[in-house]
Amino acid sequence: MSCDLTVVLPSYLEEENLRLLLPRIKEHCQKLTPNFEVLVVDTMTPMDGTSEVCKDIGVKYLNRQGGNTYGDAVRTGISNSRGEKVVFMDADGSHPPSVLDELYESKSEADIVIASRYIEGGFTENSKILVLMSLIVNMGYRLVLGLKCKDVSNSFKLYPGDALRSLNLNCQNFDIVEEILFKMVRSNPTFKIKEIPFSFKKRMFGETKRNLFVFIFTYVITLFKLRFS
Ligand SMILES: Nc1nc2c(ncn2[C@@H]2O[C@H](COP(=O)(O)OP(=O)(O)O)[C@@H](O)[C@H]2O)c(=O)[nH]1
Ligand SMILES: [Mg+2]
Repeated sequence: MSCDLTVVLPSYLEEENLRLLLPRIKEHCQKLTPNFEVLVVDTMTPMDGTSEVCKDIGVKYLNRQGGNTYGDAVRTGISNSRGEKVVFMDADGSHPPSVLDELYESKSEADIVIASRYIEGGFTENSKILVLMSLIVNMGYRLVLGLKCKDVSNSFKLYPGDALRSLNLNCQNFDIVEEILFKMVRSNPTFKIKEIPFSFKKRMFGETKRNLFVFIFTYVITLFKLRFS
């Protein structure tokens, strides 16, 4: 049995954020279609009260399979999704649930819809150094892989479910976001990409878990791996 929309939230110690976020995500989804599912993909074994929060709010709770990385969370989300369209969102409040409306409503105009920080009207609350690094990553991926969009690295995107589930994905870190986009466009050269502007917010509770050194290193390696794959 399939559904119209799956929203996947890879989560790592995000109990407090999810308690605020999930009811709002559900509200927006309900408005868009009665036939949706929300999947929270937690760590392999629970590390906080995320499963209780999911139970209280009535969304699906999953533990990642195959390993404990962000990449494993994304793969677990994809293989458990049933949506004709699949949206990925961060679980820390950086991606406003209200943007779901325009992402989903743009599905008639494009195959892949990107919530973009870097087109006109978009904005990010990140620090200057992070924005600079992110712009360099995005430019590198655009130029080397020929991706025709401004915001490659933000995970907040809508994909066609079947095309997503047919991809073979190997990346372990946040570079899986670029891997998805690159492989999807390569397998479906006629796919149209649309970007809609949004404001990337600072996370609500907790600290970033992104390791900057690993982040830069894996992005460079992945860029070359994808280029020569
Ligand atoms: N670092 C990290 N984040 C994960 C993992 N699994 C899921 N996430 C989620 O990925 C999102 C982005 O991570 P975050 O630490 O906020 O990175 P930042 O937004 O770049 O500061 C958050 O919603 C995390 O909960 C993981 O294994 N490691
Ligand atoms: Mg974040």
